[in-house]
Amino acid sequence: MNKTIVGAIAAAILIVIGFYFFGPGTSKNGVGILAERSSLIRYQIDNDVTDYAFLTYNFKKDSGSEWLAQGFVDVNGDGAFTEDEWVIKNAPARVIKDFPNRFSFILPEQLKTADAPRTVRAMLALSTVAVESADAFSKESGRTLDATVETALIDDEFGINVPGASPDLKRGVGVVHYAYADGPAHTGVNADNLPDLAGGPMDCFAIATANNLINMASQHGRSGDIPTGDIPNLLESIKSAMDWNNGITNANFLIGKAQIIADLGWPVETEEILHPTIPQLREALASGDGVEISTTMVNSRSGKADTGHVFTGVSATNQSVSLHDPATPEGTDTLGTAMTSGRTPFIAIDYPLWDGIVVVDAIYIQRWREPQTATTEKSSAAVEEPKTENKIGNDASILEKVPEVEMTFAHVKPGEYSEIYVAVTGLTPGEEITAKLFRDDSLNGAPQVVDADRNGVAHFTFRITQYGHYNVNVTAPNLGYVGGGSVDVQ
Ligand SMILES: [Ca+2]
Repeated sequence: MNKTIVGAIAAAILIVIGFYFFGPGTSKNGVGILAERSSLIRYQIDNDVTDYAFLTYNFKKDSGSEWLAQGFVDVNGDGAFTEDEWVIKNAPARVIKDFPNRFSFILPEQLKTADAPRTVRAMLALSTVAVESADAFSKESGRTLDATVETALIDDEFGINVPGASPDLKRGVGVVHYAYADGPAHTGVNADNLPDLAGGPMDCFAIATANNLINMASQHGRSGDIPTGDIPNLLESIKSAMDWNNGITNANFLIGKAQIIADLGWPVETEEILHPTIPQLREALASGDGVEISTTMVNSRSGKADTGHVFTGVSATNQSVSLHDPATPEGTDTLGTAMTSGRTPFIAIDYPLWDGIVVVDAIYIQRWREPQTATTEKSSAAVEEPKTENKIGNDASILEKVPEVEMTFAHVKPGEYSEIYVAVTGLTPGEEITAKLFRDDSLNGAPQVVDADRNGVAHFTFRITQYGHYNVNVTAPNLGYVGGGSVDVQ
């Protein structure tokens, strides 16, 4: 065999190897972006670990591409990753070098104990498309590593041991700062200059406000209006305006914020949406200049008094909300979301730093009303008509107010139960609405009665434990039969 042929074969092998490592397959699964370290962070209140933990992703370089994080944890330690060990599924990642992403997930019982292992085998991956099954995922060749298991104690961060706690009194440490632009014709929260302020315990509302004020000043050429050189003084003046007393109530937040905005002379309107839906939260983050997310923390297993916490939102999908939280180390936290059941559905957040239920009680959307460019005017006009969960298209006239029934569903706990969501739009605010859900093969329905919210929308959530074709009939005392709908749950 002469040297030319040997050289040609060697070159061909090198090309094949090169393609294998650097070709489209590699860039598609993003394994080259992931750093070889991860941690599983648990939170402990008194003696017990909470229900949710974070899995941390670290990145070796920046990437502007849209990546979805996938993560397996070998819970039973058998060296294999099974479908039920797939804890992070298709979660949007923000890939920045040395800036971790944390994703919350339900902590399996095996990893909640005091004698849980110090490290756990995990497989992390980034994909550019949603992955539908664990089998498909395993072919994506994720990065397998030992994640350190860490336990953080939650003591006074939320003032949970300070007397006087109530769901309306927001105490948590300050939060978030940052959201990102969506291309040049940006509307919505822009995090390019959103700061990440720290503060004392129970300062969350003041910090969230300061973050958003500074960011809005920057976006609208008013940086001189905010004394960023003296942040402690700024926080104190905000706390004073909001009547801080071991926390800030939602009512005092609104009053104080209005006063601060008036003093600044800014053309900013603040809209409050009580118990928003997930689409309303998404819309707020996509169209507002700043969004504070107010939460209520209830049902503490360790018996802590109900309390509240405020985040500054970054972005949201139908399954999660992303934010920055000074209660956690630097990085973006992505928390799972779902709608609760019952007469008044809330967005529930999978927040690891509480041993109970965390729901969104309100969001506050800041909008800068001064029309500066065509883009600004367009975005302002667009948000005049808040999109409701199930409004289809932009031309639906609010004036016509024709009731419409929309249905959707989510597998909230696969294998346990799913939820069907019904939204009736085009109603008169406060109108009493009854929805009755029944399966095709069942004569008996489950009725629920709610009042239409101030946007004229009635929301219903039905929990189901069987697949099938479900119908809903909607009636109102004044209208009689309002409408109906159906959905296939499978
Ligand atoms: Ca396993």
